Amino acid sequence: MAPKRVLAIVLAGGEGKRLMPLTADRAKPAVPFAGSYRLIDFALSNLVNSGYRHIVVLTQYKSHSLDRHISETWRLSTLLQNYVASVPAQQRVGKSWFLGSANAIYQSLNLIQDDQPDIVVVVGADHVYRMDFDQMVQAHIASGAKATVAAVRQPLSMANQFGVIETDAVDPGKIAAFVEKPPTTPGLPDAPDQFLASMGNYVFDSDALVEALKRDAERLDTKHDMGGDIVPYFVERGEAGVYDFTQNEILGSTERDRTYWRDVGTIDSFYDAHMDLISPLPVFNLYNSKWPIYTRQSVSPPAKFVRGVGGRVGSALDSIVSSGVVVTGGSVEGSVLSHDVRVNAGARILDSVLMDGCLIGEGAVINRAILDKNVVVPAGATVGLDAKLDKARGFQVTDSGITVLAKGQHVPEPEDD
Ligand code: ADQ
Repeated sequence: MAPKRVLAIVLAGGEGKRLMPLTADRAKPAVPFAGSYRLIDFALSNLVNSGYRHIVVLTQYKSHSLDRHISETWRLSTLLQNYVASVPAQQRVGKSWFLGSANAIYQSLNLIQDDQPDIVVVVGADHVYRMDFDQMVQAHIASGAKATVAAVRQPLSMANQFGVIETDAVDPGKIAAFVEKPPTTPGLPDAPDQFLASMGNYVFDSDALVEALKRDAERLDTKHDMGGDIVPYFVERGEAGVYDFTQNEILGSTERDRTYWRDVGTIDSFYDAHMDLISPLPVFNLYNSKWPIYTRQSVSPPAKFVRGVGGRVGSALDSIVSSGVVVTGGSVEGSVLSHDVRVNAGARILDSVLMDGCLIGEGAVINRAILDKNVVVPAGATVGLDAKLDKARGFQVTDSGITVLAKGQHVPEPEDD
């Protein structure tokens, strides 16, 4: 059988309200992750590692840093007609902004018509995982379904955040029912505390997708959403299949991280996913070079650890430290430091995530906190030690006690508190 022509579409226009303040002036897929990456690098690396070279990224909300990242990092070879193209929502049909994800694809139907693929792979841009989409495409073709939804088990308490899949009792490869973000759902027969969640990744027969999008666009009673409207359309017609993510095989993966998948849509899940990276035996292994996660190479010099004032040792343990970091007599533990962070003498960084250019003054303490780019913490100040004090200073603190500082947010001198 001749190989199928595949076009991949990355949905990267989501607003990411629940990740505020990290999404205050950047799209969710552009949020920095794991020291050197942006969230979208996971979806794009997975697609490129799956062998796909025709990739369009649909952007919309605050897409400046996302567009820049894609054009600087992800340009493939025009000579070989390989591309990763970022397509802004400005090329739109009609006058509406912020319609659902199906409308985003509908607005760009010309891209499908130009590329003439047999198969369209549609993926979200805000998850951390490794996935070989070609395995899913092969399963889709073999099943004869017109639409296939990737699925992973999740705890029952999270049903209201995901599309919930009910498989067919007779043919478990088929979807019998699909409900987008129901308030509650029954558990699985073999795991009453879990349900089968859509990962927001889909494979379609190209013609069937185009037809479904055109029909959806004509309707006034839908939200024009992939999960809420397009998937149910195929389910109702008995044409939707399910791809079980536990089948995903990745070269060089451990059994532990082969099926790792995290939706990092909230501050707590974003923080937890960072903590998954740093234990000696990481839950998710960034160092699997057989399925690399690509990103823009930094021009910063290597990280450096030196003694500081009074001969104090500069150290990092159970941590990821990016290039350009200088730890001068401070200690870093259980943390992820992005490029060009400075940690001065006697400062302590514990269980925290610090983005590019943060400056931690002498003797300052950062505990269970996320600091967006360029936050300056004055000498002797603390962040994340006292939730009440943090809130009084205008810092965001999650229910589980993670303090989050926005890009460049001012941290007062200790005596000003
Ligand atoms: P959500 O992520 O909540 O659920 P949605 O907000 O539509 O759904 O976002 C899906 C993807 O599309 C995201 O990557 C987002 O950035 C992007 N997106 C949203 N609107 C867009 C637009 N107008 N233009 C371009 N991109 C846009 C979805 C599914 C659920 C599934 C979860 C898994 O709807 O069924 O369980 O993903 O996380």
